[in-house]
Amino acid sequence: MTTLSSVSYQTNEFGVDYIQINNNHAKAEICLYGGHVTRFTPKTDNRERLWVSPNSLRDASRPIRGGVPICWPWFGDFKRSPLFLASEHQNATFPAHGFLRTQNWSVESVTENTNGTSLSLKPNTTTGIGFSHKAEVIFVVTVGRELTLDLITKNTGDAPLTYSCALHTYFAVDDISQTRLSGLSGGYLDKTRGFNQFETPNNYQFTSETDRVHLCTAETVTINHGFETGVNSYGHDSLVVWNPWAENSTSMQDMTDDGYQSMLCVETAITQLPGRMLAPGELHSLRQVIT
Ligand code: TA6
Repeated sequence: MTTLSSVSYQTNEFGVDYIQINNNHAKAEICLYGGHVTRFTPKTDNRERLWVSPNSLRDASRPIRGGVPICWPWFGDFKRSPLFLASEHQNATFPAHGFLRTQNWSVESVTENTNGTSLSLKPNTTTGIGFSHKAEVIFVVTVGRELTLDLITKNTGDAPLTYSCALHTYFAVDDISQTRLSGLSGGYLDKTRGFNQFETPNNYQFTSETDRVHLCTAETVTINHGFETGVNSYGHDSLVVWNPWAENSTSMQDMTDDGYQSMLCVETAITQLPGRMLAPGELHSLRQVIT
């Protein structure tokens, strides 16, 4: 495994492997279970951009609650995904958000230059119940003044494939009740109201459970919480905004009762039917850049 001065490898008490990156620009951490980025702290302000629940399990028994879960080859509920209708297993039980976030990943390459450190990660397999296509997935994490995440899917088969996906990023906020989003517009589908469509509010605040798929391909969304966290998206067809609020936070074992107050998910995603189609040999990157 390539070693560079800015990269070190550790194993936690449960035998789960982590990568620590510490270069001139930032510190970051990636858990190889799930290819899961768990920390990004730029050295310009030493403010952690990502949120991870203190109750998150770290034993690879379920996805880490926080950081950047990788949702692939579907986002959300399989039965609402582009894959469901073509599936031969329509009565089977499918994991939410696909099966890459519960796999062990490996490091394909590590490179470093004055702009930062780039790591290419690959999952153990890209086949699983609900998805039998031949595909290659590479997740490229670039740690610099910004955190750049590229989820690249390549169709390595001889037939078209269709998928959905998301970079399901949990952002740290000082206080959700004092947090505002800017940059979103147009309609959104509200999971808390039967996936009916509503209009994005101008003054986007949070006062209750929020679970929205914005049919918006805005490149820049800003999380204003006394500080401005930038979320830049590319190759997406939607942006998902989620905060579980108090009742769900209390009921979720890997959340603390007040956990919802210090986090907000803004997810760069492909969620809309008919899904993203790739012709044989074609590849597509879903990119999120965090500033
Ligand atoms: O992205 C929002 C969402 O789909 C919510 O509906 C909620 O289920 C959240 O993802 C977390 O999902 P998880 O499977 O990680 O608990």
